[in-house]
Amino acid sequence: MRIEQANPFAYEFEVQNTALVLIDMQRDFIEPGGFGETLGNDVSLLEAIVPATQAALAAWRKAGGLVVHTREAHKADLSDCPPAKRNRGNPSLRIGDEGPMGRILVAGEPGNQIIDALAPVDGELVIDKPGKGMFHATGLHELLQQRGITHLLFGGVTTEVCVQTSMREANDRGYDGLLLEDCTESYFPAFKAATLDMIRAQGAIVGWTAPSAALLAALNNAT
Ligand code: TIU
Repeated sequence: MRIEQANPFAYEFEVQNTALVLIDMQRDFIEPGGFGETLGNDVSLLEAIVPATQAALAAWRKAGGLVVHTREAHKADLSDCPPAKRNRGNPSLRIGDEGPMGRILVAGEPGNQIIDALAPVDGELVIDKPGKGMFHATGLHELLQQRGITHLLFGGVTTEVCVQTSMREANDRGYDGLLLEDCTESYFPAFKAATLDMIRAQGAIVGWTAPSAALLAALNNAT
Protein backbone atom coordinates (compact mmCIF):
# COMPACT_ATOMS: atom_id res chain seq x y z
CA MET A 1 0.00 0.00 0.00
CA ARG A 2 1.21 3.49 -0.79
CA ILE A 3 0.36 6.97 0.50
CA GLU A 4 1.28 9.03 -2.54
CA GLN A 5 0.58 12.41 -0.88
CA ALA A 6 2.88 11.79 2.08
CA ASN A 7 5.64 14.30 2.78
CA PRO A 8 8.45 14.56 1.84
CA PHE A 9 7.73 11.64 -0.54
CA ALA A 10 5.42 8.63 -0.87
CA TYR A 11 5.17 6.25 2.12
CA GLU A 12 4.82 2.52 1.53
CA PHE A 13 3.47 0.06 4.09
CA GLU A 14 1.52 -3.17 4.46
CA VAL A 15 -1.38 -3.24 6.95
CA GLN A 16 -0.21 -6.50 8.53
CA ASN A 17 3.21 -5.00 9.38
CA THR A 18 1.89 -1.63 10.52
CA ALA A 19 0.36 -0.34 13.76
CA LEU A 20 -1.71 2.78 14.30
CA VAL A 21 -0.37 4.38 17.48
CA LEU A 22 -2.50 6.95 19.30
CA ILE A 23 -0.40 8.79 21.83
CA ASP A 24 -1.92 9.89 25.14
CA MET A 25 -5.46 10.70 23.95
CA GLN A 26 -6.46 10.73 27.61
CA ARG A 27 -8.71 13.05 29.57
CA ASP A 28 -5.64 14.51 31.39
CA PHE A 29 -4.64 16.37 28.24
CA ILE A 30 -7.90 16.91 26.36
CA GLU A 31 -10.44 17.79 29.04
CA PRO A 32 -10.47 20.68 31.53
CA GLY A 33 -9.14 19.79 34.99
CA GLY A 34 -6.29 17.55 33.88
CA PHE A 35 -2.52 17.84 33.62
CA GLY A 36 -2.61 19.89 30.42
CA GLU A 37 -4.69 22.59 32.05
CA THR A 38 -2.69 22.57 35.30
CA LEU A 39 0.34 23.46 33.18
CA GLY A 40 -1.52 26.60 32.10
CA ASN A 41 -2.67 25.42 28.67
CA ASP A 42 -5.94 25.96 26.78
CA VAL A 43 -7.04 22.35 26.29
CA SER A 44 -9.89 23.18 23.88
CA LEU A 45 -7.44 23.27 20.97
CA LEU A 46 -6.75 19.56 21.36
CA GLU A 47 -10.41 18.50 21.17
CA ALA A 48 -10.54 19.59 17.54
CA ILE A 49 -8.56 16.55 16.32
CA VAL A 50 -10.96 14.01 17.82
CA PRO A 51 -13.29 13.61 14.77
CA ALA A 52 -10.42 13.05 12.30
CA THR A 53 -8.70 10.69 14.72
CA GLN A 54 -11.93 8.77 15.24
CA ALA A 55 -12.34 8.38 11.46
CA ALA A 56 -8.74 7.17 11.03
CA LEU A 57 -9.19 4.71 13.91
CA ALA A 58 -12.44 3.36 12.46
CA ALA A 59 -10.88 2.88 9.01
CA TRP A 60 -7.79 1.24 10.48
CA ARG A 61 -9.90 -1.15 12.58
CA LYS A 62 -11.96 -2.01 9.49
CA ALA A 63 -8.75 -2.80 7.59
CA GLY A 64 -7.75 -5.17 10.41
CA GLY A 65 -4.62 -3.29 11.48
CA LEU A 66 -3.08 -3.39 14.96
CA VAL A 67 -3.96 -0.45 17.20
CA VAL A 68 -1.78 0.77 20.07
CA HIS A 69 -3.06 3.30 22.59
CA THR A 70 -0.65 4.91 25.02
CA ARG A 71 -1.40 6.75 28.23
CA GLU A 72 1.05 8.91 30.13
CA ALA A 73 0.59 7.20 33.48
CA HIS A 74 2.55 6.83 36.70
CA LYS A 75 2.30 4.27 39.48
CA ALA A 76 0.30 5.40 42.51
CA ASP A 77 3.50 5.56 44.62
CA LEU A 78 5.18 7.72 41.93
CA SER A 79 8.24 5.44 42.03
CA ASP A 80 8.42 5.83 38.23
CA CYS A 81 8.19 9.63 38.30
CA PRO A 82 11.61 11.16 38.91
CA PRO A 83 11.87 14.57 40.61
CA ALA A 84 13.26 15.87 37.31
CA LYS A 85 9.79 15.30 35.87
CA ARG A 86 7.53 15.98 38.87
CA ASN A 87 9.20 19.25 39.85
CA ARG A 88 9.47 20.67 36.35
CA GLY A 89 7.79 23.99 35.65
CA ASN A 90 5.35 25.70 37.96
CA PRO A 91 2.07 23.84 37.51
CA SER A 92 -0.96 24.57 39.69
CA LEU A 93 -1.03 20.83 40.48
CA ARG A 94 1.91 18.44 40.21
CA ILE A 95 1.86 14.83 38.99
CA GLY A 96 0.28 12.75 41.76
CA ASP A 97 -1.68 15.64 43.30
CA GLU A 98 -5.45 15.35 43.65
CA GLY A 99 -7.25 17.19 40.85
CA PRO A 100 -10.84 17.43 39.59
CA MET A 101 -10.41 14.13 37.66
CA GLY A 102 -8.49 12.28 40.36
CA ARG A 103 -4.73 12.20 40.91
CA ILE A 104 -2.88 13.90 38.06
CA LEU A 105 -1.27 11.44 35.57
CA VAL A 106 -1.72 8.45 37.90
CA ALA A 107 -2.76 5.09 36.41
CA GLY A 108 -6.37 4.10 37.03
CA GLU A 109 -7.60 7.60 37.88
CA PRO A 110 -10.56 9.01 35.89
CA GLY A 111 -8.37 11.61 34.20
CA ASN A 112 -5.99 8.93 33.01
CA GLN A 113 -8.58 7.17 30.85
CA ILE A 114 -8.56 7.42 27.08
CA ILE A 115 -11.41 9.72 25.99
CA ASP A 116 -14.66 7.87 25.25
CA ALA A 117 -14.61 8.71 21.52
CA LEU A 118 -11.37 6.74 21.08
CA ALA A 119 -11.85 4.06 23.75
CA PRO A 120 -9.76 0.91 23.15
CA VAL A 121 -11.53 -2.32 22.16
CA ASP A 122 -10.53 -5.94 22.75
CA GLY A 123 -7.35 -6.98 20.97
CA GLU A 124 -5.78 -3.50 21.01
CA LEU A 125 -2.64 -2.76 23.01
CA VAL A 126 -2.94 -0.22 25.82
CA ILE A 127 0.46 0.92 27.04
CA ASP A 128 0.99 2.93 30.23
CA LYS A 129 4.15 4.94 29.76
CA PRO A 130 5.91 6.88 32.53
CA GLY A 131 7.95 8.96 30.11
CA LYS A 132 7.37 11.11 27.09
CA GLY A 133 8.55 8.44 24.67
CA MET A 134 6.45 5.29 24.24
CA PHE A 135 9.40 2.90 24.40
CA HIS A 136 10.88 4.14 27.69
CA ALA A 137 10.18 1.53 30.41
CA THR A 138 7.22 -0.05 28.60
CA GLY A 139 8.30 -3.21 26.79
CA LEU A 140 6.45 -1.99 23.69
CA HIS A 141 9.34 -2.70 21.30
CA GLU A 142 9.19 -6.41 22.14
CA LEU A 143 5.38 -6.50 21.75
CA LEU A 144 5.67 -4.90 18.29
CA GLN A 145 8.51 -7.20 17.26
CA GLN A 146 6.49 -10.28 18.29
CA ARG A 147 3.77 -9.08 15.91
CA GLY A 148 6.14 -8.38 13.00
CA ILE A 149 5.47 -4.63 13.07
CA THR A 150 7.92 -2.52 11.04
CA HIS A 151 5.82 0.59 10.27
CA LEU A 152 3.98 2.95 12.61
CA LEU A 153 1.24 5.48 11.85
CA PHE A 154 1.02 8.12 14.58
CA GLY A 155 -1.66 10.39 15.98
CA GLY A 156 -2.16 11.93 19.39
CA VAL A 157 -0.95 14.64 21.72
CA THR A 158 1.02 16.69 22.10
CA THR A 159 2.81 16.93 18.79
CA GLU A 160 6.13 18.29 19.99
CA VAL A 161 6.27 16.48 23.34
CA CYS A 162 5.12 12.86 23.55
CA VAL A 163 4.38 12.32 19.85
CA GLN A 164 7.67 13.65 18.56
CA THR A 165 9.66 11.88 21.29
CA SER A 166 7.94 8.60 20.43
CA MET A 167 8.58 9.03 16.71
CA ARG A 168 12.26 9.70 17.32
CA GLU A 169 12.52 6.67 19.61
CA ALA A 170 10.77 4.60 16.93
CA ASN A 171 13.17 5.74 14.23
CA ASP A 172 16.15 4.78 16.40
CA ARG A 173 14.63 1.30 16.77
CA GLY A 174 14.22 0.84 13.03
CA TYR A 175 10.54 1.65 12.45
CA ASP A 176 9.31 3.75 9.52
CA GLY A 177 6.93 6.25 11.09
CA LEU A 178 4.31 8.55 9.59
CA LEU A 179 2.46 11.24 11.53
CA LEU A 180 -1.17 11.94 10.55
CA GLU A 181 -1.12 15.73 10.39
CA ASP A 182 -4.74 16.38 11.38
CA CYS A 183 -4.76 13.69 14.09
CA THR A 184 -2.15 15.42 16.24
CA GLU A 185 -2.19 18.74 18.08
CA SER A 186 -0.18 20.94 20.36
CA TYR A 187 -1.21 23.59 22.85
CA PHE A 188 1.07 25.80 20.71
CA PRO A 189 0.16 25.88 16.99
CA ALA A 190 3.63 27.15 16.06
CA PHE A 191 5.20 24.14 17.78
CA LYS A 192 2.98 21.74 15.83
CA ALA A 193 3.93 23.38 12.55
CA ALA A 194 7.63 23.33 13.42
CA THR A 195 7.45 19.69 14.52
CA LEU A 196 5.82 18.55 11.26
CA ASP A 197 8.56 20.41 9.38
CA MET A 198 11.41 18.93 11.41
CA ILE A 199 10.08 15.36 11.18
CA ARG A 200 10.02 15.34 7.39
CA ALA A 201 13.04 17.62 6.77
CA GLN A 202 16.31 16.32 5.38
CA GLY A 203 14.61 13.55 3.40
CA ALA A 204 12.37 12.29 6.25
CA ILE A 205 15.10 12.41 8.89
CA VAL A 206 12.58 11.27 11.56
CA GLY A 207 9.71 10.11 9.35
CA TRP A 208 6.83 11.14 7.11
CA THR A 209 3.68 13.22 7.56
CA ALA A 210 0.39 13.04 5.65
CA PRO A 211 -3.22 14.21 6.03
CA SER A 212 -5.47 11.44 7.37
CA ALA A 213 -7.58 11.67 4.18
CA ALA A 214 -4.59 10.27 2.28
CA LEU A 215 -4.51 7.22 4.57
CA LEU A 216 -8.27 6.73 4.19
CA ALA A 217 -7.92 6.95 0.40
CA ALA A 218 -5.12 4.37 0.37
CA LEU A 219 -7.21 2.00 2.52
CA ASN A 220 -10.30 2.53 0.33
CA ASN A 221 -8.36 1.92 -2.88
CA ALA A 222 -7.09 -1.36 -1.48
CA THR A 223 -10.58 -2.78 -0.87
N1 TIU B 1 2.82 19.16 28.20
C1 TIU B 1 2.73 18.60 27.02
O1 TIU B 1 2.65 19.26 25.98
N2 TIU B 1 2.69 17.25 26.91
C2 TIU B 1 2.87 16.32 27.90
O2 TIU B 1 3.16 16.65 29.04
N3 TIU B 1 2.63 15.01 27.56
C3 TIU B 1 2.30 14.57 26.27
O3 TIU B 1 2.64 15.21 25.28
N4 TIU B 1 1.56 13.47 26.19
